[in-house]
Amino acid sequence: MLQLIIIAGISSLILIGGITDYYVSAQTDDYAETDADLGQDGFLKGELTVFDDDYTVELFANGLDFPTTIDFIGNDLLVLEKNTGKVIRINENGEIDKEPVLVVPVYNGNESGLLGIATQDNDVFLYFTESFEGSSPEKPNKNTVYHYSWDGDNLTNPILIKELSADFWSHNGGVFAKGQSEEIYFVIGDDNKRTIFQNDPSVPSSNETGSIFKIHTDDDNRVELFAVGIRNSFGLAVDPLTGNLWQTENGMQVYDEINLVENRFNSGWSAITGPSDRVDAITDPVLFEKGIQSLEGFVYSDPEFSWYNAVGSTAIAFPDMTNFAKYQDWLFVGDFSNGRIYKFQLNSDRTDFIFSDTNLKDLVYDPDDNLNEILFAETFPGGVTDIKFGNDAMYVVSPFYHGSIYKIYPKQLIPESSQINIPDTPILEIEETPEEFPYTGIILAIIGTIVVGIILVIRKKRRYLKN
Ligand SMILES: [Ca+2]
Ligand SMILES: [Ca+2]
Ligand SMILES: [Ca+2]
Repeated sequence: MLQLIIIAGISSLILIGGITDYYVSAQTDDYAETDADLGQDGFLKGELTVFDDDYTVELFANGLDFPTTIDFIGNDLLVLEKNTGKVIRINENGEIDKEPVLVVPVYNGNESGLLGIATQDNDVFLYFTESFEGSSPEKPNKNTVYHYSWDGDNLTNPILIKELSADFWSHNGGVFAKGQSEEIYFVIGDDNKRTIFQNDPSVPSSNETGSIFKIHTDDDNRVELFAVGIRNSFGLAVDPLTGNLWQTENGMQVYDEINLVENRFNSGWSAITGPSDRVDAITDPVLFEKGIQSLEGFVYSDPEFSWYNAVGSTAIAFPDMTNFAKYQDWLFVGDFSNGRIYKFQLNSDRTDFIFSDTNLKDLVYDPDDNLNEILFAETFPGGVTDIKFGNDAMYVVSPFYHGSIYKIYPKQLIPESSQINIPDTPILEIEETPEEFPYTGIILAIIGTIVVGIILVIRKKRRYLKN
């Protein structure tokens, strides 16, 4: 225990500089700079805008040290700090606990550190680059997944459920997604390896990097290899209606991807990133010629969407079905380089995207294509690393701008007197608006009735799908 405390102490001392390293790396590696416009302070320039007049955005909390990802525990949030190894609780009003609920010893260079969290009632899963010799570039470090128990105030009783290599400063992946029932997924990047897991059949390996795993929490946290051939990823999400897993993937300079990840999916790296009908997507012609089938049973599939110029794609998220019911057939994706949130409309099977703009129908956002159809929000000045829906709002983590978390929610549910709290008021009761706005009240009542109608239909549908 004493050893852990000392390591944690050293971690926090060596924190200075970690952010800069990550940022420099971010601009040159996965988080390639595209049309981003940086101000003199290094933050993204531009007005923070949500391109939907029904919604508004506000700062929920800030002052965090490089927050990476969040999840909910009851109505509170647990947020991870990449470099300090701290797990911090924030209540629903945005008030940050003074003491962390847990500190883990992390190696925090570049894309390493405390990276991913998934809560499932009082079970909490964490993914981090664990430092066994203090937080220095010296080895050994490992990427680890632990299961913790939440006792109401702290994360206790850590049980190691997966250990993976951490020999490179970047490409650690590290995010989770929760499934429809008990399953939880997590991802690791390639850790700069080139083995059979990166589609080179001439290099056998048992080091399962560049992969997605499925934790069977109803079967003693058994971990199953689910997908391979992934360069790096900061985004996983499960469709609440179909149970399908979706993923974002980071290309080098070109072709960031969104993938539908079926069981035994092979994303094609290091032979290809991007769609196979584009010649410049092929990154290793020799491997590509051999065919992408090095791990038996894992099947290659093209991305469902790509950005030609890499944008540093990060979080992917499905909306909640109440306050974001109008987006029930859409999913959202964040990017680091431009601080954007994109929206993508699903087809009726929810296995592909639908586009109206002819330039997007080739499933690639090319440099001269128009972005309007898929742009939901910009410019989160510190980039976007996580998007989570909960407490009737969309929460957005923007790590570099004073360590901020933003909240996006519908305008009409917020009373004038409060800009922080979302009321629990059912939508129907909004017709009792203050007397000075009689017409607004009537209009809202009509909208409310329609929205509630939609919600009831969706809930019925969901219940039906669950059964
Ligand atoms: Ca791919
Ligand atoms: Ca595909
Ligand atoms: Ca195009």
